[in-house]
Amino acid sequence: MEMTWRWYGRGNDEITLDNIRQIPGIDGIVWSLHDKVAGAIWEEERIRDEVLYIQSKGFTAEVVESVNVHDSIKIGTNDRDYYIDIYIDTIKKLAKYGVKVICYNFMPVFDWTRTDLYKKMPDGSNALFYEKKLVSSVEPKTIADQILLSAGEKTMPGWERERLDELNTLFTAYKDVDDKKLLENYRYFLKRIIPICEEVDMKMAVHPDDPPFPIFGLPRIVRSKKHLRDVLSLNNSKCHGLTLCTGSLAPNLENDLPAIIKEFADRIYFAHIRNVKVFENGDFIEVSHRACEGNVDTVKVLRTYFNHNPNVYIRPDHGRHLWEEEKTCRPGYGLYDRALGVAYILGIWDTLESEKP
Ligand code: CS2
Ligand code: MN
Repeated sequence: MEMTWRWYGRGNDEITLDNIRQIPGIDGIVWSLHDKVAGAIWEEERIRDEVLYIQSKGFTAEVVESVNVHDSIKIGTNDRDYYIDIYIDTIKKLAKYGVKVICYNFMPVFDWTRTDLYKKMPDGSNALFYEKKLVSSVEPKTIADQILLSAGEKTMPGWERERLDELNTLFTAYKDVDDKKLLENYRYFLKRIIPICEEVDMKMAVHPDDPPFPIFGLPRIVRSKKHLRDVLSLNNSKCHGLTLCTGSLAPNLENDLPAIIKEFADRIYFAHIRNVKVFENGDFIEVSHRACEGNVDTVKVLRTYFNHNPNVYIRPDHGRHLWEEEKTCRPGYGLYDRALGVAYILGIWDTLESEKP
């Protein structure tokens, strides 16, 4: 297993690579050019500069999260080939600098959705929270405005202000896109990019929809075992695979995570470890990585990777905000709880190693 850490870049992340170096056991940095909106060209010099910087601090730079997919590709408009060409150009450039895995998602309009980014917990920490009823009763614009407002100055991938200002236009553009159409457009995208991935040995790893059920009447195709099966069968190449995010799939209680990991083990290239506690009314809150705190059995999840896919890239996903770091950190991406997550994950992994017959 290769332990990684998601980092938002120099001047953009309050956590530095020198900070991260002091957390025991991190091999690689998961990075991106965070100023690039979907469809933008990634210049080779920028890629080289970022990779060399990460490597100069003693980390590998083999996983990129994300290269976002332009809405024209998901909607299937006439200009999609233009955006797919740009995507291919980025894949080739990243491969040239040693990137092995690209994490991305195929969710329409939004990346992850929450109703409160700093929900206070009884112990004084706070975390990302999802109130199901609220999402079904208000306009998407209300939620988007609230998220952008509470994120303050921080950039959040998938929640670019410029794009969300055009929310009505975007929703209208998706009007005729149902699950079937979205899958067709996905197949088209893969048919064009995957042969290039095979040439340059790049693994595309799609991230599940978060939350794992339809919201705001938008189509949603990466959210259960059956959906993952359908998505993988869109293209049988090994270069088309998954980012398995436990916290994204867990709010659907029917998602049996160890069973899902076992079934798709050889197509999972990147593991996100996140835990959530799901309430009876469908609300959920993100909790520490510890198994007993939420609905994700982190121990069983890790044991499944250990037995079926031991070389996977792994990272702690969202953490809570501790010791008042919410004043400065990006929602879900503070230092402390993710560092505790790394220690917990490695503790379990080391135990599994030591018990190996
Ligand atoms: C991430 C996702 O912060 C997160 O929840 O796991 O936002 C992920 O980066 C994207 O969906 C991948 O494109
Ligand atoms: Mn994730």
